[in-house]
Amino acid sequence: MAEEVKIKKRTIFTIIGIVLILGFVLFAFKNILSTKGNEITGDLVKGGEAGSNKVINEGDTQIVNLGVANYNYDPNTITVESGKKVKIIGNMNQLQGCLRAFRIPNLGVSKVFNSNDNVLEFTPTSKGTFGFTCSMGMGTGTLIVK
Ligand SMILES: [Cu+2]
Repeated sequence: MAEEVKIKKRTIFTIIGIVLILGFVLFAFKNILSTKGNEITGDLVKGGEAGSNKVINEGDTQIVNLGVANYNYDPNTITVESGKKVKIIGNMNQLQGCLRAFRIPNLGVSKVFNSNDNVLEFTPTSKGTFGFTCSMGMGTGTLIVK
């Protein structure tokens, strides 16, 4: 009888052990996957690795996930089509300080991203190459409108 209880206990502990290990492996795997790119949930970007920000076409909207890599805006060159809405979503995990004050002077576009409002929308109508910058000119990049 006592032997049987011992075996049952060991079985239960083994099962608990396996479940814990599986849970840990799944958790670790999920974290590895999530660092492969930035995940856009609603209008908030969950930051992945710097350098993984990109432009995503969703229907008629060109979504730009804007963050920071190498102390500058990432992506640093943004190519969009004219006449189609551009939605720039600031990655608040990566954009710090005055990089949050984003401007495209020659298009009259500006926005200070904050954690409650990190979305900037505009529709470029003229084709060309336009510089973008932070308010103090430390971060710079290029918007190409095709
Ligand atoms: Cu700046």
